Amino acid sequence: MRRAGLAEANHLLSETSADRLGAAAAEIAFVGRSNVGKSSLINALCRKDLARVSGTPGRTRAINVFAAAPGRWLVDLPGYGYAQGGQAERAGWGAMIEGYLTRRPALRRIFVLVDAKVGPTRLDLDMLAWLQSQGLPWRVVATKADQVKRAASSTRRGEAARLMGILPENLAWVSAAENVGVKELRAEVERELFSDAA
Ligand SMILES: Nc1nc2c(ncn2[C@@H]2O[C@H](COP(=O)(O)OP(=O)(O)OP(=O)(O)O)[C@@H](O)[C@H]2O)c(=O)[nH]1
Ligand SMILES: [Mg+2]
Repeated sequence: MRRAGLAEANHLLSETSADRLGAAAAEIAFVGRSNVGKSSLINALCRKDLARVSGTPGRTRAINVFAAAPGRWLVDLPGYGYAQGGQAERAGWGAMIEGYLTRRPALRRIFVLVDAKVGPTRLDLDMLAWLQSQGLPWRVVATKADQVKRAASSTRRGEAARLMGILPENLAWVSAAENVGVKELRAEVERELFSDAA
């Protein structure tokens, strides 16, 4: 039998409330600042244009679910920290993200994306502290690594990891644009998503 993988992923649904999502067997979520590259990373992992990418922050406004197999989900969440839009709408996004993250029993891992060049912002650190306080399983991924000069990358990676209280080797260092670190991350996501699949 052919091994299940992310290449089979397809858009399943878009929802603005976690309550209406229905059950999954296993799911992996992607969170991070608006424009950090969540949708681009999902596309790189699945090797196709599934999630909508844009130079305009705040592009992903709903919980977008992609199914790699029945009940095996990749979840693209709206970005946080986007300054535009009304206050009510912004509060709504926060509630949407938090509502989702706290109501999914099959959530195996939350990938928290931070910009490799910018490093973790206050909001990223708040998100990590909150995930920690909720006992949710997270892992940090530095995106757009192509924007960091090769000579500076180990210093940047070390500094970003230090700010988040993790080891540099535990900070995934990826570029969706130049396909750096994507293969390793794909293997990791597939392991988490399909570890108990028949
Ligand atoms: N240089 C570079 N640019 C990238 C990379 N990944 C994404 N981008 C760019 O960053 C911008 C935002 O990418 P998205 O994938 O839409 O980001 P997002 O986090 O989904 O954004 P929201 O949906 O608005 O929260 C786009 O212009 C992408 O082309 C990367 O690896 N390298
Ligand atoms: Mg997006």
